[in-house]
Amino acid sequence: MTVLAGGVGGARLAHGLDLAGADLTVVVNIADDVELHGLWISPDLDTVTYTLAGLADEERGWGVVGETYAALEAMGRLGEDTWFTLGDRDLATHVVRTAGLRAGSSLTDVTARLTTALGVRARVLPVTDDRVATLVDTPAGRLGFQEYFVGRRHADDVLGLVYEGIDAARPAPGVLDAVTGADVVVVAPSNPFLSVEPVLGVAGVRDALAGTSARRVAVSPIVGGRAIKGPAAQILTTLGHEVSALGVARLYVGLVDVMVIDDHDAHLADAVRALGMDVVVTDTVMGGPAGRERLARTLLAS
Ligand code: FO1
Ligand code: CA
Repeated sequence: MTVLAGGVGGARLAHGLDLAGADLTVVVNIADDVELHGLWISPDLDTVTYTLAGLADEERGWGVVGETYAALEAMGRLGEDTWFTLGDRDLATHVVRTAGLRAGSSLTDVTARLTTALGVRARVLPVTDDRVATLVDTPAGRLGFQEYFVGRRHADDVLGLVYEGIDAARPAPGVLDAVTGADVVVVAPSNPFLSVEPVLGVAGVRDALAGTSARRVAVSPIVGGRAIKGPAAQILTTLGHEVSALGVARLYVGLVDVMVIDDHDAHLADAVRALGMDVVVTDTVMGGPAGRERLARTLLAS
């Protein structure tokens, strides 16, 4: 099984599939990555890794559970700008990642080292070892992704998105095989524009998904006209799409065979089917491990 993932939605679904015993590869967005304090930070890789390792701060959706902030406080006293909240344990990840990258390792290799060290069974792959950066066009100008998301709390209207570097980015080793060679490929309930598009946009990934013989299943991140988390609803609106599971399904025509929508959206099932997809209606809001495994088993049976 292969999951195409952004942060929390992909992490939780991957966790459910792992609990259900799937032989799992997670292909992860890296266009949210940011360099701060001289350290390379890969929020979506870390959210997936911490969640699969059982270390995630589930309430907050990012970082390590039970964190402390001694290092960040000390950096603040030394005059560093500390708007991006990096916990002590999380900082250790960024130190090890950055050291590995500086020593010449690829992001793929560094990620494998981190996941192995934390006891993660699944294969976690950055979609590319090259640099891609989501830039957000807003009425306040063009913002870096974390400046938009964390710095300004995703309050600005999103007028457009640029994935800087994506045309030159090559898929990381194993990524295309993970899509073409899987029995099932799952497009996670992640933000279609902020998380899924910068994965599909890397050379060969969209074509691999369009052409794979795998059963392709997408889970809607929109439930009852609202995003489960984050600014997906607002972004769909300003970019001219319907804020519904149907609006999401339209983005995936030709790329998925099955659309999984929530019980609240059962009335949209026929319209989604009319796009040429099978539809599964179920409780898609995962919550804790039990809910994740239940949704995973529903996908495996679909
Ligand atoms: N999100 C926040 O809203 N505030 C933060 O201070 C913050 C810190 C942070 C540190 C490490 C990390 O891996 C993620 C962090 N996030 C934070 C979440 C993250 O930046 C975004 O949720 C994702 O990039 C969007 O999916
Ligand atoms: Ca993300």
